[in-house]
Amino acid sequence: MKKSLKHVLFVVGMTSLPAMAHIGYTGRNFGTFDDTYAMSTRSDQAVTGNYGWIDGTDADYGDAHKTLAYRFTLLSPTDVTLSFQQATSQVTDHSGNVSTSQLGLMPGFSLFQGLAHVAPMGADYDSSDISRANRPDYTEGSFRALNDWKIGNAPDTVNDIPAALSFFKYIGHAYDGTGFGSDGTADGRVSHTFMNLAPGDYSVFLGGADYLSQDISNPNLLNKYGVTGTLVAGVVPEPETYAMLLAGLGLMGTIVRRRKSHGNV
Ligand SMILES: [Ca+2]
Ligand SMILES: [Ca+2]
Repeated sequence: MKKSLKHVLFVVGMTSLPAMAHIGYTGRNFGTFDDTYAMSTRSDQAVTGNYGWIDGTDADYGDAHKTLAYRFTLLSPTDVTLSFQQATSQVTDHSGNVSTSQLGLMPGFSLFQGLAHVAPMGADYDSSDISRANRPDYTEGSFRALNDWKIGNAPDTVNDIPAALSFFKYIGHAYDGTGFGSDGTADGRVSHTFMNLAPGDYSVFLGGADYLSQDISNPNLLNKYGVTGTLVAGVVPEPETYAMLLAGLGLMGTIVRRRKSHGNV
């Protein structure tokens, strides 16, 4: 802890108090899918601050603790649509205190191939020795929103397991707002479809996309913002398909009626 505190004190630029959470997926596993149409929603989740995603787009990386990690697994090549939107949610802190998060998240997310360490392995975190040894000194954390990145855990001295890195391979991203590259509408929601993803494990890192909200003078700096995430897997039947189907049925009905009326005559 001494090292990480020292690190925090030496960080320059826009930054805030360190969060103590490690990367985990509890309550945020969308599930396992193939290309069969399926939908999965994860609610009652909240992220601290409204800048965690976009802070990982800049040159000094970002703090993974200011993001939420989601996961899913694909068994075959699959089209996946990910959607996130602001919500209020019930938040339970480490002491078991329950509170209600606030609205106002501008969601941004990136999709990566790969998975963080999960139990019984130790969880990954920004200030671990192996994490810090594998990124430049000037960085705020290990998270990168637009690139491949890596983060690791602490050595398990009890079971004599050395620290190890988790690797995330960048697939794509989307974010709410009106800035360059955003979805163009600051309405607290964002969605993106990823076509033909290969089988395997995936991680989604979600956070706020309001870059200026990380200013230390922001009174809402440490607020928790609620978010609901939805994954749709597989080929979604398109409205045009239904329309053609209905039109076809209508046409057949007309033909049948005509034949019947001809028969009656
Ligand atoms: Ca940054
Ligand atoms: Ca939007």
